[in-house]
Amino acid sequence: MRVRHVVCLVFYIAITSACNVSNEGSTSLSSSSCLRDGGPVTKKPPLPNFFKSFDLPKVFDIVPLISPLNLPQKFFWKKDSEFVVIRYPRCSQQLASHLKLDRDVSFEELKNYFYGDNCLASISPEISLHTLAVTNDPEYTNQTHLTSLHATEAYNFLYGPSGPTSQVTIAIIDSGVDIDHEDFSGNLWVNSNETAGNSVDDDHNGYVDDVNGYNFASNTANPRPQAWPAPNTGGESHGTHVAGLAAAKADNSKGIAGVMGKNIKIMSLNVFGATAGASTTNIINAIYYAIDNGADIINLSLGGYGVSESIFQALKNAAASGVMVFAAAGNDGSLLDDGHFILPASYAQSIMGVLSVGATDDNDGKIAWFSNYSSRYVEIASSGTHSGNNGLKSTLPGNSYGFKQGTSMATPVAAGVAAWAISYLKSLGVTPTPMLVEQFLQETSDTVPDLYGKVSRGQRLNLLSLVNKIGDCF
Ligand SMILES: [Ca+2]
Ligand SMILES: [Ca+2]
Ligand SMILES: [Ca+2]
Ligand SMILES: [Ca+2]
Repeated sequence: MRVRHVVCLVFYIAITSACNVSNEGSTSLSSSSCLRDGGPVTKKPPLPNFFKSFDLPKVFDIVPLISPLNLPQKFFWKKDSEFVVIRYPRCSQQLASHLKLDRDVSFEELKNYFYGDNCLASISPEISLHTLAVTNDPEYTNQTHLTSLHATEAYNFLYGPSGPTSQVTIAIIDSGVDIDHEDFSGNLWVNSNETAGNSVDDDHNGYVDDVNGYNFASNTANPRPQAWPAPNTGGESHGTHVAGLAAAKADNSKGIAGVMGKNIKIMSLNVFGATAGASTTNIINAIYYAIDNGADIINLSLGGYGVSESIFQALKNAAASGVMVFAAAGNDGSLLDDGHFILPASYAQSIMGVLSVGATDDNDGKIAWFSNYSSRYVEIASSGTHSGNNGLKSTLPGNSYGFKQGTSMATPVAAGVAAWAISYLKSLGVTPTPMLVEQFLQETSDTVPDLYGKVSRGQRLNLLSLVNKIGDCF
């Protein structure tokens, strides 16, 4: 705890006088001003009530294409058009399914099909999403993002034997995680109600033999990466790199330390399988799997341009169920707005507890050259590269390590920071709702003038400020 007291002083001078420092260690919160607009925060509120009745309004999310007025006003969806269909839980254990037309279908016919079936909650166009890392070149060994987060200044508290001990589970919805990697040993989520390899869905959650996660693309219990074909060969290492940034084992004399390197469990949900594109159907099913199977955080280092009411509903249901979501803002170096809308990140600004993440460069702390930006649609920034290293160092399949860069990397760094908040709040007896944690992340971020206009309020995450503020508030 010694380190924390030292840095607490720095924090106190630098950030705000809103927190009552003398309150530390007491059982009551004397001030509701610890969060700017969070309202009163009470200690030990009731535990969240987990249930499977999600809020699923019936939504026909298909917009007819606008055609020139001189053409007949009849709209057809061509044979082989693809949709994602959400069924109510009372009708189907697997909420999202894929619909591919076997013939041309008119707009009216599709609409009648939808409204004629009481089991259908929504239907949206199927969109293929991609990982959001850019090329890398492994050669260095330092983890510059931990310095940028000021995590190294509180090493003993964060990674040593002291500090919070409450467990956090992070779902990595990605290209699969090499669960045999040496630096994940002890940090893997285990579905204790499922028996491996007996071809039985022992826990009746709708998935057979899902012991460490699931492969939604190939419909198997093996959550490891599957080889991608050319020209994307090797791209399947993405999920392993993402998982390591958030949750590689710290303090084990091996490899690297995840931002949340202890008291964390990785749930690997592979939505890519053996291809470089992930369908919204698979992503939606993975989101609901994470909610139903005890994840605290979902990491979505993937994206594609477009809109999807079904994705929006899944994100809202995650936050409402107590699961925080982080989504990458994208790597086109462009301004996100209503017309340049990236799935799923652009929905985050309208949902408390779901955050969109832009990338900064550890070299200068400014927005990374590739990161999408927006003062509205990018809610927070964290390290996504060090331009001198061409990336951040993390785990790669086969007990190896290397560099990747992208908003894909910034996202698990941010998710790792949130994991700290969740663990620490739990250990203090406070329910870490996604809304509360988003407020804490925003309130304790550094305001960086260079990020004005790029990220909401110019905010870049600061893990040290976060843990100090939580310590001060409760
Ligand atoms: Ca199962
Ligand atoms: Ca089984
Ligand atoms: Ca390690
Ligand atoms: Ca948000």
